[in-house]
Amino acid sequence: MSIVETEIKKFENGNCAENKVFYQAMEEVIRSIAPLFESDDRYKRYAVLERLVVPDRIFKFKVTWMDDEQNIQVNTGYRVQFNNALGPYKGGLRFHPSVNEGILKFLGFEQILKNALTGLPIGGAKGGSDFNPKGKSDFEIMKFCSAFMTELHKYIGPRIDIPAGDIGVGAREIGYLFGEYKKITSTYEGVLTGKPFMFGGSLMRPEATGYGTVYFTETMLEMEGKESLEGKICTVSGAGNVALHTIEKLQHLGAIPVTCTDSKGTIYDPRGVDLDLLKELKLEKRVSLEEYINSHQEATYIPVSEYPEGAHAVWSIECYAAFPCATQNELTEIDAQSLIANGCISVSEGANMPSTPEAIDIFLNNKICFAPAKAANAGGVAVSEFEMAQNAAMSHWTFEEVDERLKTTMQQICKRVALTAKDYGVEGNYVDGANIAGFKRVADAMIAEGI
Ligand code: NDP
Ligand code: 2IT
Repeated sequence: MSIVETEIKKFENGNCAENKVFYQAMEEVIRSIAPLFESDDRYKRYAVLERLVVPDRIFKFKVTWMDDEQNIQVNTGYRVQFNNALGPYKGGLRFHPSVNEGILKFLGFEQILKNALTGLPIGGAKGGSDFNPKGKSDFEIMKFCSAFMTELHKYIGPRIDIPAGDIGVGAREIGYLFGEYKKITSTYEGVLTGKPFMFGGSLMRPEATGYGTVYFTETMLEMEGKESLEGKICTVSGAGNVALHTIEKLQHLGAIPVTCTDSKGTIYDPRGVDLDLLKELKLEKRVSLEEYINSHQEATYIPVSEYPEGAHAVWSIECYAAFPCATQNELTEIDAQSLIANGCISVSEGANMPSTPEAIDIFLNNKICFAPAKAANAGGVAVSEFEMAQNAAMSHWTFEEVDERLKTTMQQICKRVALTAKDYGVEGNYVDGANIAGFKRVADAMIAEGI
């Protein structure tokens, strides 16, 4: 049995449906890092992998709150503190009905390696709740956030664990969470990132993940000798924080993003997405994308129900570069094949693990420039760390300063990943490069800190 098979077998015991995505994330990493284990026996001697795949601790708690009709509602809250070898636990909070321990373990595990790749002193964590923010009033969101923080505050702190946003959690929710933390502890400190600018948020944090993904892609295309994004048709999925700012940066660079999606359907606007309208629909009105075509008759709306199982309309559209920015496993084997058939040469993951393992294999076998999530979307958490630094110094950096640092960070990550892949004999494979570079940094810290 190969070293990879032996390691994977160890973790398969106890596998259950809830852990499926966690095992998916873990298997990919174990496969990538096999050469490291073969070349350096310290990793085995110190049982680094066995220690890394088990979270340091998981908090699971009840969140009780009252809706606008005065009904009492009960949800489950979580915080998975995965690994703090490199710095305090750091990672977002997701509010979505699908949230469970397995999803948060997958996200927390990815976060450890992503944060390591930034080169910044941050460990990995993730949290959230099965609370569904959709259709809730502003007061209900506020009440839920307060109830959630009533429990969460016990486990976090600016040098312990610093949550931020993710799906369903943006500046509004972080504001309410921060307000409650301050009330409970009577302390004003940088315990959350992604705060509104007026009370300690960093400029550019809302833009950071999307902009960062595009900066990474620019660098990757240049390093791989491909044409730049200028003038090129791009497809983007999602219509949330990451998608909107990916579209925005693509437009800054003269590219033409022609799609966006939400959980109900896809918009295809061949003349280029109307970003102002999209922001109005999604950030202000918080309504379905279907409304886009009321203002743009030349655009097409394709409801999810009209598309065959296992495929997604957004990936059937001709493009030069694709940017999956919605959620995990939203780009399948069938989607990968149709992207390639339609001339796509580059795929960059703005979302966390949006491509299935089969889709990734197809991209790598066809020499598509493939930027994996933990490298390509690390700009969000990098600017979160910049926010922590600004809070600690009670200062503010300008938009230009943060943007410049973000750009440099993404270029450095891209180069580190590409060079690592080359060093380990898998040139051009950014998946292995990212996993090896991220793992090595955390593993070496764990060994240096003792057991
Ligand atoms: P938002 O909540 O702002 O937006 C999420 C978008 O994805 C919405 O358009 C939503 O549609 C869609 N979506 C969510 N779940 C599903 C689903 N199950 N099926 C289809 N569509 C879905 O979240 P973000 O933009 O912040 O996050 C998007 C992705 O990026 C996630 O994978 C997140 O983990 C990742 N990410 C986020 C970072 C950040 O800084 N925010 C940093 C790094 C990664 P609808 O509104 O209809 O639900
Ligand atoms: O997946 C991610 O990197 C995030 N949701 C952002 C985490 C953070 O702490 O800013």
